[in-house]
Amino acid sequence: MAIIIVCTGLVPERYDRALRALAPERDIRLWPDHGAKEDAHYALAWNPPAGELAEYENLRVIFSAGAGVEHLLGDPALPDLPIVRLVDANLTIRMGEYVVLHVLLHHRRMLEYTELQRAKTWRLLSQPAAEEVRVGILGLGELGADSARKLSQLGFQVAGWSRSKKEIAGIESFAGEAELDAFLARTDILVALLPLTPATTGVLDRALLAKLARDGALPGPVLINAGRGGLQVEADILSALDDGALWAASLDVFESEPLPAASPLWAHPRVVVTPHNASISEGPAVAAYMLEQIAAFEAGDPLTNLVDQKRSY
Ligand code: NDP
Ligand code: OXD
Repeated sequence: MAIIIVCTGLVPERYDRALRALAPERDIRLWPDHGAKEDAHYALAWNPPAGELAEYENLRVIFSAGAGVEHLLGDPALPDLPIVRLVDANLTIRMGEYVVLHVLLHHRRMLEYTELQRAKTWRLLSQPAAEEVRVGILGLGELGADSARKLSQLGFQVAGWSRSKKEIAGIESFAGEAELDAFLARTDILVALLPLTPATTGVLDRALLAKLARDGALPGPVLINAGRGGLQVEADILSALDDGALWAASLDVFESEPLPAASPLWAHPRVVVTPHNASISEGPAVAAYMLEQIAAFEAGDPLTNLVDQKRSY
């Protein structure tokens, strides 16, 4: 009944340490030195090598070490097993911090103030109140809904777009393709918190950016993407920034990660680049979540936060 940690691109030792500390009685193994593959009943995975999980013939449940699961679903040999994704207060709080930080950074025009500081220039820029600024969140799920509430508490006019309609106090809900244009037309700061699926790949393109509000209180539309790099078309973002269709952007995720040194995004004066660190759950939080789910599963209770493989999230 071993738990195997199969993570690439993350530091798997932190999950190993946390699982051992919280469940010393459990058999915990770290890929690639994990012994007999048939011992594996549970896998904690992040971007596992393609075909690896298919070799664990007694595997029962796959746990994603993150909220996103495209790193698992892209494996053509992925076994047909329940996939539990990470839904955890630690992750949600950290994403809320990132979104609030970057909305406020653009709202309070900090990129321009930073340039003015470098030029030793004392100048006041016009500053709308939060209630004059419309934030739109693409993806009103666990993370998007929490960020929406936090921004609403700060006074912003907040709306969200999702597949299904939501009822969240103070948040305007738009749903489905039919309501996307209306959502974009009332949005000054667009925050992307969508999962990467066949339906969302490349959604942040020139055509979408051109539909953002042009009559807002800020100098122009702003994009914040903390979802996935595959949502965005970077060439379109750059051209939109250069011709004024987009005023500024904060990007945490990229088409290719790490962001190549040659990318013009690194040096663009109105782009903030962060290294896919908007929200990373701590090892103990991930371990506690996983152990709780395993205990429920072994007691015959249902797993929660299961991925719907037809929707790809
Ligand atoms: P959820 O599954 O809870 O929410 C996803 C939201 O997107 C839902 O509201 C869903 O609609 C909506 N959605 C999905 N597909 C579509 C579509 N085709 N059209 C319209 N709406 C759609 O995910 P989380 O909030 O937990 O996480 C969101 C994403 O954030 C993750 O998938 C991951 O990629 C990213 N992430 C990034 C991190 C970082 O550090 N940068 C950290 C953690 C997560 P509905 O509610 O109707 O189903
Ligand atoms: C996640 C991430 O999906 O960290 O949780 O990107």
